Amino acid sequence: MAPQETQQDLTPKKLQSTYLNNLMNRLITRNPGEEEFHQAALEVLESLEAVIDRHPEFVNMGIIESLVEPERLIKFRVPWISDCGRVFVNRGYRVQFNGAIGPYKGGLRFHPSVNESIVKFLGFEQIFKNSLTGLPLGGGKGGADFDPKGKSEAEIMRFCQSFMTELSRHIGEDTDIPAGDIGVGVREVGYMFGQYKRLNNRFTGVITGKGLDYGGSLVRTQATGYGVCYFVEQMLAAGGRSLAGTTVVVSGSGNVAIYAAKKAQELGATVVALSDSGGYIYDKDGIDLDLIRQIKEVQRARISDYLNHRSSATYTENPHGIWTIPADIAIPCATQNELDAVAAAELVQNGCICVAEGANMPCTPSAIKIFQENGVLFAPGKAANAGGVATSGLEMSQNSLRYSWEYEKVDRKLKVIMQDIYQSASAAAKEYDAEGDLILGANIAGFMKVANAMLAQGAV
Ligand code: NDP
Ligand code: 2IT
Repeated sequence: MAPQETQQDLTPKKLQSTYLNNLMNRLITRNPGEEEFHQAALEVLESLEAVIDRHPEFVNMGIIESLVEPERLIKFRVPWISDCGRVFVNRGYRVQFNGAIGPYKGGLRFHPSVNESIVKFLGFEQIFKNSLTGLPLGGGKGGADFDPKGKSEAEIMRFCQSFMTELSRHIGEDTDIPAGDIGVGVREVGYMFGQYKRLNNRFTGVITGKGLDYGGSLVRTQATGYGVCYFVEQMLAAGGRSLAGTTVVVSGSGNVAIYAAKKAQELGATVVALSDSGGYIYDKDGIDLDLIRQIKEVQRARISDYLNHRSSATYTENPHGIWTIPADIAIPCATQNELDAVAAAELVQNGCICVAEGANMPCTPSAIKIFQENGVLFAPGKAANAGGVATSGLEMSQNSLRYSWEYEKVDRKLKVIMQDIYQSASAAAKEYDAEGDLILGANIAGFMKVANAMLAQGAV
């Protein structure tokens, strides 16, 4: 993380428009100390400078002020009983940020770092990401400051049940549909779904990322990581290139990282490094992903265990060092602000041509600036990692139909959605005289649909 660097980047006078500058200052005053939320909001407001010149109606109708203020933020106590009989108390959250184009939709994160700033930055990003998918999904996010590491299966189950006991009052298949994120996978989704069903006596598609036996969609597990690679293929194809024959570094070794690495390998790349919060592994011959899945998904162990099976690999403590490994393509898939300016400079120096954010906001503003100044193709998370929520949207459709589509059909739809996101972000960038700037393009394309829906529905 680079908190100092991030703080410097947040100088509000960066914004040229007095209106947006005042709005950003007010946002900082009204949400003190919420650095991640400030960072996410500033990036979008920067992209909207050109939009408000062409669309004064958005200013007159207070659309942007409404957009940065969550419709609702729910904060609640989550008591749970450990195996030794002691009661622990965590804090749970759900931010229902914007419901202009559909029911609130977004994941739940269980990690000790979760706080209001984290759920608000994630919920804010989700508004634009969900809009970009072309599906009728509003933006939301939630989670708890619970640390699943080292907890028994029974403790995880009791925590999920307690969390859902409160959350269940606020969600529903037409209101707000959570899913997974860091620390929440199919196991946790299953326990939460079971508790919701028990409390409401209704079998509905209230949460996505479910197991395949009880309403989950094929491809949802793989969707975020696969989607990132489908997006990267689009970016590279525009310059006549592809993933085939490239060297790729992927950070993280969770759901997004594993399936981004898998698809990159399938498309002919060599993935040489992965990490977890303890450190990173380097395997010049290419990472054995079946082994990684066994270690991280089945055993829930540390990535350093890889060395017990692959003596040719190396392990280095401190995950941030992963960006010193030479790579054509970097795909950060762990967490926010994991790739800073120093790492970006190193990647550029080593010849990196493309960076795609699998995680939400993994690159600091200074890192992004370095990529842009050096002509590195850059895909922001709200575009590149939208395949996960898009496939959640497809899971909702299947649940409503009480039907399941075959793997190829869902995968085909995912691919088309990722191509469409690339096209609409590229087209918006071009329309606003910033060809190739996918940050600006994704922010504007995502914003326009939500802003027009808000205008049409009046000041609500
Ligand atoms: P997982 O919990 O499956 O995996 C997270 C991975 O990131 C783990 O390897 C974890 O290491 C590492 N990590 C987490 N926190 C930190 C940290 N503070 N420092 C270093 N490493 C860390 O989560 P996901 O793969 O689902 O999510 C990863 C990212 O992708 C997040 O930013 C999430 O918001 C985003 N995302 C997820 C989607 C999804 O469908 N799941 C969709 C779109 C975006 P360790 O095992 O040591 O904790
Ligand atoms: O950040 C994200 O888009 C997710 N964690 C997935 C959300 C979802 O509803 O599938």
